[in-house]
Amino acid sequence: MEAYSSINSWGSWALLGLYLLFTLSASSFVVEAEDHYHDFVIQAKPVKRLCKTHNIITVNGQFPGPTLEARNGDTLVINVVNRANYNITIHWHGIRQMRTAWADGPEFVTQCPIRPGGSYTYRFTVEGQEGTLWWHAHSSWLRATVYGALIIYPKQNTSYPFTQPKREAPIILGEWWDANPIDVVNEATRTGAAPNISDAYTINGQPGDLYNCSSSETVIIPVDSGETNLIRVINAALNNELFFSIAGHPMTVVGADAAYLKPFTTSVIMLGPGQTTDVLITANQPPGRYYIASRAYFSAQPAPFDNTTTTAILEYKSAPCPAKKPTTPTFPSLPAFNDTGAATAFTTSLRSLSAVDIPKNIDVDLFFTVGLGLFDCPSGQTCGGPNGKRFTASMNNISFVLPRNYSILQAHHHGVNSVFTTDFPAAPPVQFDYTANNVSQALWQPVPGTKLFKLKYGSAVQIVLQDTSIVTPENHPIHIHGYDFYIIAEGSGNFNRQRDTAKFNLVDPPMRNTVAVPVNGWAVIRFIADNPGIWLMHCHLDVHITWGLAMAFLVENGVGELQALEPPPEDLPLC
Ligand SMILES: *[C@@H]1O[C@H](CO)[C@@H](O)[C@H](O)[C@H]1NC(C)=O
Ligand SMILES: *[C@@H]1O[C@H](CO)[C@@H](O)[C@H](O)[C@H]1NC(C)=O
Ligand SMILES: *[C@@H]1O[C@H](CO)[C@@H](O)[C@H](O)[C@H]1NC(C)=O
Ligand SMILES: *[C@@H]1O[C@H](CO)[C@@H](O)[C@H](O)[C@H]1NC(C)=O
Ligand SMILES: *[C@@H]1O[C@H](CO)[C@@H](O)[C@H](O)[C@H]1NC(C)=O
Ligand SMILES: *[C@@H]1O[C@H](CO)[C@@H](O)[C@H](O)[C@H]1NC(C)=O
Ligand SMILES: *[C@@H]1O[C@H](CO)[C@@H](O)[C@H](O)[C@H]1NC(C)=O
Ligand SMILES: *[C@@H]1O[C@H](CO)[C@@H](O)[C@H](O)[C@H]1NC(C)=O
Ligand SMILES: *[C@@H]1O[C@H](CO)[C@@H](O)[C@H](O)[C@H]1NC(C)=O
Ligand SMILES: [Cu+2]
Repeated sequence: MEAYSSINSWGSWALLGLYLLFTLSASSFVVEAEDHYHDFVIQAKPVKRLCKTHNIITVNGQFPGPTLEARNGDTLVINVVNRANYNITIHWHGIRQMRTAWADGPEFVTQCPIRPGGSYTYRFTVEGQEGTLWWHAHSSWLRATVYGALIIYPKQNTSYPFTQPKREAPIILGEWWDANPIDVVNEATRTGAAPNISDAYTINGQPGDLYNCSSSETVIIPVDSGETNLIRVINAALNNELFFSIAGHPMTVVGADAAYLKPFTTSVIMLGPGQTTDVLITANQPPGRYYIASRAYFSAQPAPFDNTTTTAILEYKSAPCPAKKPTTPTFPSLPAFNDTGAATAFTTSLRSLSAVDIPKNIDVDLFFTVGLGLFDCPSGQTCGGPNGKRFTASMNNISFVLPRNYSILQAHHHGVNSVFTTDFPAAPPVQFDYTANNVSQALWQPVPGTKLFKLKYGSAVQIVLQDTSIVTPENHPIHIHGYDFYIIAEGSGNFNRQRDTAKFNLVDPPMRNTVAVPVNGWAVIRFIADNPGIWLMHCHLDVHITWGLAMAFLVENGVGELQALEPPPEDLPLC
């Protein structure tokens, strides 16, 4: 328990937290079998970034928020108290939440929001997951500043399936607006235009040397010559996939989304929002300072995007004292913003550590298109999207609408049938050349709806996720709540069942909770529906979920005692 409360009380996380974390060498952390209890107080706090002081929403006044640490098998109890002026919920991204959908967090999906002045206690157990996850607000765009790392160590008396690192550090990539992010999304929702692009990316809350007024606060990651250290990279940005690299230090990828991978070495990784990647680096370079840098992989050309670069510094402890004699760190080479080849080369290199037990016989075979669209402007209004219309987005031509007066899970549990329907289509209602550059505009307007797809407990599910080029093709990071899935293949163009089935990896595909569906391409995923509840599946670019790029699964209870959703907690918020 002590180890956690000291981590919780770290004040200036960005400056000191990493130093402290490094002093907790990977072998010295103390974890007890009992529940880990945390208070999360949601509160506004002034912070200075990009030369201005902003009042941001935080957890316990920290930005990024507290790092949660547990072992595989531990139970976490987090009491969230809302002292801010916004509705909020917290999502534990990637946690399977077996039978505990009530603790998953997406607002109006598994719970009503925690209103200002309210509170709610999330309780869940980590089951069979090891590595790096994270937590974030799942309400409007509050996750722009309300997020933190969730680190899961191996079970007691077991160790990593790779060299024990000397030190560990989380690196949380974020996205920063020189404005209130809630104003940014509300403005876009009002006008129908794309929201303003961000002004900076951040590493552990700091933009770094390449932005105005930021260099004195650039995050320093200390290393010592000869050490091999574990870096846990998390993409917590709202709307951008990111390339990430460290000058002079190739990265050995050992895990992603809290699952171990066959190690491989690369100079650059790509993460969609929601994804994590664990890498080992060895400090075998001349003592000095090396830039850690990240910038966008942006596939929706020619739309505007935040083309800035965030940096931190990998600093050898034996390097000349930076205060006395600053040396300019060397800079890594990052792929161009539109280098889809570099993104694909990385994502297709991932393999599970060993052969996996992947569902071979499929019970439910789904084909979902994912992409943008345009709604006609309501009469009497002017709209700011392309052709004077409003941006929208959809899966299988359904643009997902969140209920406002109930959460879907509560409605399901109480048998209220006016909140959603279960007729989400298993295949696109219209077949067309999904990736052509001239898709007829007659196909561009989806239908709004709160439609779910029902799955029987235990069914083996395959989903082909197919990008469309409607409005613009784009790489969409698709996240499923309550599940990990195997990514058995991906490719470009339209998925072709005859040709592409041969590419399926049914031996050692990577297991993830978020798949970056290639721009103008497709990805195929498989999972067993072994977790009853309501589970949101959505694009993790928040601009797209705001536009409706989502659907939800209703996974029925099984017959066994341990195959049913637990009863709702007594303090579950009501709408
Ligand atoms: C871990 O190992 C120690 C020493 O061998 C033993 O006392 C303890 O019971 C083990 N704990 C677990 C959870 O297996
Ligand atoms: C969005 O950008 C425009 C143009 O720079 C600016 O006028 C507007 O205030 C911005 N909106 C928000 C919410 O910051
Ligand atoms: C830094 O400030 C200058 C002067 O205000 C401005 O022209 C420049 O664009 C800013 N640079 C960045 C990276 O924001
Ligand atoms: C993005 O910035 C890089 C420099 O970091 C520049 O070379 C490139 O032209 C910019 N691209 C766009 C589309 O603005
Ligand atoms: C990437 O963008 C640059 C312009 O910034 C362009 O010259 C180049 O052709 C683009 N590359 C690809 C692969 O689209
Ligand atoms: C909730 O709102 C929807 C849409 O406005 C409405 O159709 C439904 O009847 C309402 N349900 C309840 C339980 O109030
Ligand atoms: C798109 O272009 C192709 C090739 O030029 C053509 O065959 C097809 O009819 C076009 N489709 C539409 C909807 O215009
Ligand atoms: C979506 O549905 C609308 C309404 O039926 C229709 O006009 C449009 O063509 C459909 N688009 C696609 C891609 O199915
Ligand atoms: C806050 O949540 C309540 C439901 O609990 C909802 O009625 C209200 O619209 C929400 N407020 C905002 C600003 O979303
Ligand atoms: Cu998307």
